[in-house]
Amino acid sequence: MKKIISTILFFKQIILFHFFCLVLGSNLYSQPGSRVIININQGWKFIKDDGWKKGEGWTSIQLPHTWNVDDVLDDEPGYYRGIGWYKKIVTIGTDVKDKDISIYFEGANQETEIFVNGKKAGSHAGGYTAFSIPISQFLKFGEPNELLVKVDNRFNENIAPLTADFTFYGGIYRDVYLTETNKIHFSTSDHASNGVYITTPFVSPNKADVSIRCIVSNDGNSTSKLFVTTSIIDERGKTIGTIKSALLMNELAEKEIVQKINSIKYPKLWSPENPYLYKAVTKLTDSSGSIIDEIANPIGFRWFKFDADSGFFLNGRPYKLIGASRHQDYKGLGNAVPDSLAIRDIVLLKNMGANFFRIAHYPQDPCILKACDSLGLLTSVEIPIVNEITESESFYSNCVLMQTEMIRQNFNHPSVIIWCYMNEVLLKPHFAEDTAKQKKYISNITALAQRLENLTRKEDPFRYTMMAFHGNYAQYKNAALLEIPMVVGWNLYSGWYGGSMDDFPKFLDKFHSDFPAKPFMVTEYGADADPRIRSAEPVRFDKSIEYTTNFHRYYFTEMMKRKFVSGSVVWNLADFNSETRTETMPHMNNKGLMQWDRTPKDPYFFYKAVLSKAPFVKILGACDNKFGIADSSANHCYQSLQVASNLDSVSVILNGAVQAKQKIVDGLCMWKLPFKEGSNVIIAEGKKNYNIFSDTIRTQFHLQSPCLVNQQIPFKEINIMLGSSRYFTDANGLWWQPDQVYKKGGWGSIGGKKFQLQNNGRLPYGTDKNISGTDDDPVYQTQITGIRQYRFEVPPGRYEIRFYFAELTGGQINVPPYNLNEDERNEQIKRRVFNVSVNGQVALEHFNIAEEYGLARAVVKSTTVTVSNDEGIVIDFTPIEDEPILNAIQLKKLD
Ligand code: GCB
Ligand code: CA
Repeated sequence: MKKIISTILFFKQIILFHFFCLVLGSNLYSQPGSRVIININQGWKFIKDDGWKKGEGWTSIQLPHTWNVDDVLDDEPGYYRGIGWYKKIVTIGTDVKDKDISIYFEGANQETEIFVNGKKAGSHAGGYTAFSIPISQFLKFGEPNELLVKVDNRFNENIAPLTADFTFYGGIYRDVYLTETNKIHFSTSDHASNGVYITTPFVSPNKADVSIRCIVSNDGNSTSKLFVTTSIIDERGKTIGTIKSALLMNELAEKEIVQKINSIKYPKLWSPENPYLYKAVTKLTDSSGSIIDEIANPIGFRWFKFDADSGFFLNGRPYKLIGASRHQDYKGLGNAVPDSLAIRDIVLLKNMGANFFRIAHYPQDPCILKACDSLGLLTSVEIPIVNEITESESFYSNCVLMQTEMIRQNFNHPSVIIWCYMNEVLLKPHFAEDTAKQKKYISNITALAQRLENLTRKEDPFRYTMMAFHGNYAQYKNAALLEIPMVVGWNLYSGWYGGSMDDFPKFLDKFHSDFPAKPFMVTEYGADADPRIRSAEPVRFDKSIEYTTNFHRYYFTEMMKRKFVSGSVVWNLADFNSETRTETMPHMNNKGLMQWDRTPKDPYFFYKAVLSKAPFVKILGACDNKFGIADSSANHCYQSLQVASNLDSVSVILNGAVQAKQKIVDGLCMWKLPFKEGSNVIIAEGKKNYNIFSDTIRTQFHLQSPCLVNQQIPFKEINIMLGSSRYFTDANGLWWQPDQVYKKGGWGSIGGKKFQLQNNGRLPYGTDKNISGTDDDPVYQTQITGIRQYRFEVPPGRYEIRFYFAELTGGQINVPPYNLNEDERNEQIKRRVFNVSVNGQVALEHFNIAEEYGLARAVVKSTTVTVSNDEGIVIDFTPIEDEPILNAIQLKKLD
């Protein structure tokens, strides 16, 4: 942006209109009068630190921006955590030289220094809260000014988060504004709040009281007699209450005034069903009546309480809080997401039927809470103390600073009901080897928690406080952490990381009986769901969508049975990047109800079915491009079909044949249906009030004969993963099926056993290592070790065979913090050497995979073979040293 602020003033109306419509979706908060806020996202230059040192390589960018979009996805462990520089030239007209100008960052990760014309103007620590830096004194009016911003996302032991299961993308990843005010204005320096704090100390259906606390600053050197007027305006623009107070502002002073507008009659209440927003417009005027500054804030009249026995109440009615958490990143963008996409997440959450949004594990873009206010989602917000702390006063005071910023910046949002400040802080308590040190460490955590609790209650006595703990109940109890917050949050994963699903209701019952006076909610639960993986027999940690849909249905139903559970929050609304993760989708946590690009997965529709009111029927994805083995000699294959709906019952028509109607139980119903080769048309439909709601899909079904020489279904291709029981769709859309032990007349492996990780306790089979050189990791993550033979009984013809290998054993095993089941270790590297021959012809000789390709690297070898008689294809694996392996195999008929 090269234009001057005088031009900005000229365009003020247009820009304000544009900006507020764009960001807020309404002009409810627009700040007319004499304050000018201008977005300066455009026209920046960026360079990483090494380029900066050499003085070359600036690139043109616009904000929001992160430098980690690509390197968090590659096969190199780690991502750039260092310094980045941003530069922009702005020219500001001489006509505003008597104004106060500051630069406002919605967020930059994680340490930021701002230089104006070569002089340091200010700095900020912490990656998730806004900050505002006054810059007037460094500006040359009427001339070009250089804004230079240094951002550093290196590990800093004094800034939370230290570790976490998400990526600490660096950069100025949210919007940036210049703010221009008169010398006298509502404070811009109270932790980047807007200087006006609104509370509603009393609300009932009959009347409401409003209290407005304003901080006014005078940065000029004259004394003025002023007035502060606050008006409360309803959605139709009608003023329903006003108060005017006189104020004498001395030079270079700051003053606080409190105004009260009591007894507003019959306020329209704010609720998720009807998120009615009033606005409070607070004006600063001089004795002639001219507006000096003006701030608008939302007001939602509501009251709420948590009760340990009967849960949460809003406006006097019981309310089960149900929702999800969200991370702020998005496919292809990292955390540098435009407001429009961020707001869309809130819309998707609302459309699913949620009424709650846990804003974990850090405060998010300001547009998020604005969207929650206007769409009607209750929220909790928290600062990023995750997993652990540093025992230093610097760390503690940064936490205090973040908590203060979070509360003051978000104080006026009616959607916020809880301030939260620690997540699973005892996940891996330091000093496991030294009891005395560990005791001290834990008592430091408890002291920090108490300090943040006290601060929060003082800052905001009208809301609740909360901490989220992981399932190690005894640990938090012994640390006396359960007593501190007003609401306890439990992050529970039994039936996922460990244990079985029925430990979940047992945990809820136990906690309630031990702490009958403590309100609590389930702040996290969820399971991985790799949309490419399907299973007919889902098991824990197979990453199949089927397992995860069951998991959600079970947890949700158990939680709903218990009044004393105030609510539950799914982890997570959408898949998100967590660079240190490996598993089937390296670098991703795929517990999302939606994919990274927000394509919904089956569990999203389960929630929609149990929560939302607008009637719908949805055929779940179990029948995208599908594959199945024909039932004995028949020319069809029976497979499950699941439907989600909020109707009472649904019927299904497959290829014109009407199937039995099913009752919807807990949002879902299921059929076993005969699919045929080629196109299959499925219609699911149900009725409500004489209206029909339906969903239709057409799916390509690939029927595999159990006998490959079957003439009815000509053999084309088969893709088999060894050592696994799941189905997988790869990046090319190929459908992979699990192996079988060789069956006469068919195909399969002979000898060997499924590869199984030792001491892992979670994976049903295979490894969770990132396989380098592929995006189709699951094809390589399982294997049969000690395989002797593979056979395909195929008709005569020419065939291509592709062998898929990856060495899964050996090397350094790094264990990310969320994995409590395993320890870091160094495994011995296997030296395996073997030959592979096809119908007696050598295909691979002295194959030594670890030596030739290293560990966990995708290797594909192919060969062709001509089958001229009935013998089919016989592949022999002959060991020379240690056991031969095979991860996957593909057979294709060429002609
Ligand atoms: C948790 C953490 C969250 C993780 C999640 C998981 O308990 O609070 O940050 O992402 O578990 O998926 O493991
Ligand atoms: Ca924004």
